[in-house]
Amino acid sequence: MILDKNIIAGHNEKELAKHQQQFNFLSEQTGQAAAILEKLKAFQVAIPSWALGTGGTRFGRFAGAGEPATLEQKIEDVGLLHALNQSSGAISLHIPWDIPTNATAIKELAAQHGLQFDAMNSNTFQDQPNQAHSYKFGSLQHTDKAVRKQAIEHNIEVINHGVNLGSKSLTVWLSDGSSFPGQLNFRKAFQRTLESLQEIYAALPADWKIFVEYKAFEPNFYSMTVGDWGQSLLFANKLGDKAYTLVDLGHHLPNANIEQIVALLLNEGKLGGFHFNDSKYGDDDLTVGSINPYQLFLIFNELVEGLDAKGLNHATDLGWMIDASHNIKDPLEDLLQSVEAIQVAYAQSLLVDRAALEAAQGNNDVALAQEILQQAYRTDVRPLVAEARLQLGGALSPIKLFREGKVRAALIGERGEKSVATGL
Ligand code: RM4
Ligand code: MN
Ligand code: MN
Repeated sequence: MILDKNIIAGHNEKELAKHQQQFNFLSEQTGQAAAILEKLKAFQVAIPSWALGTGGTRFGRFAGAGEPATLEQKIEDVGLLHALNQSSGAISLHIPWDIPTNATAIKELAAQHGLQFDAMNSNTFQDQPNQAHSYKFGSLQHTDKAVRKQAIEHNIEVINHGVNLGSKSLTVWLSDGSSFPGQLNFRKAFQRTLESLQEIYAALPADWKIFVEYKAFEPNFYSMTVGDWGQSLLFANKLGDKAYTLVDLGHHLPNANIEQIVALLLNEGKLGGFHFNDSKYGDDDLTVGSINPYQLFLIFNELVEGLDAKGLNHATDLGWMIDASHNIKDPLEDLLQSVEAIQVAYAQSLLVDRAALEAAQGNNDVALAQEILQQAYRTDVRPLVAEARLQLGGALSPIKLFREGKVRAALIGERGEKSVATGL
């Protein structure tokens, strides 16, 4: 389904008067709307192909109706999101959940929807039917060379799929680790993983990046071989210039200071990108900004400061991806909420008075420093985000339009009640 431009225009017409009033007020209040708008308009967030169907927990999955059953339908769904918000112009694929059997046709379809291919994701955390060796005891770390070889070859195959689609990066998330003390020799597991990653690294095209994603626990519960940013950074440093650390917001131990981690990785030139989501307990994969929006703002505050200090491009020098999905919301509404939460945090961090903050820090004026941050955080920047959408041809209120336009009902009409997405 392709959303008719007239439907968006009609919706915007109805919303316009109220929006303009709010936007004008905010512009006057902040005095820097034009510059922020340009940055917002350039900023795109990639949608994960595995989040377009309803996610499950280990207790069960309640499939929604009209889920995209094929890669083509997933691309259509991301196209719908992008038509609504003009800020979801990329899709991140998981292999083998979404194998592009005809890469040229898939690339064309994506281009019709204005989409590019962001990082490719490999999967050595599940066994596939007819697979020669099992990943039960790990993949790149495995004690058996044949298993490692199979996992390395899979990653190289994923790179090749990505090359055909015009992607420029590979994200490797490993479930490798151990669940009981004594199971694994940590040193040797690290070394074997490094050697496997080196073989994958050697297969990367010159203009590609590899992102090493860490996670504190799950599915292994005693040790994870890439368990935190330190371990990921060790791998990335040993691999070389094309290797970076990827931060998934849900992959830390409780109360970790993610904004500090991000600031230091960025300063080292080793921050590759993000998997955005939110969580209260662990890898909850909840909608971005739904639990702890202040943390998200503080992360963006460090990003903007660090990117500017290094003269980097906000929109293109890091990988901006969502990794969220769950059981009880319409995935498309959920993703619209996630993208908007990211844009809000980004816009708020652009509002921070950097010169005043630096002066307050220099003077050890703790209260003033906090005031400056919270002045930005407590500004309702949603009219700015909406104005960016409007200027790009998107909808002023994407979720409202998604509902009023009965988009899900139309998708159910096309795909049926029982259409189920591939993924977890
Ligand atoms: C993992 C990790 C990976 C994602 C899989 C589905 O916890 O976040 O990035 O690809 O889940
Ligand atoms: Mn992730
Ligand atoms: Mn995760």
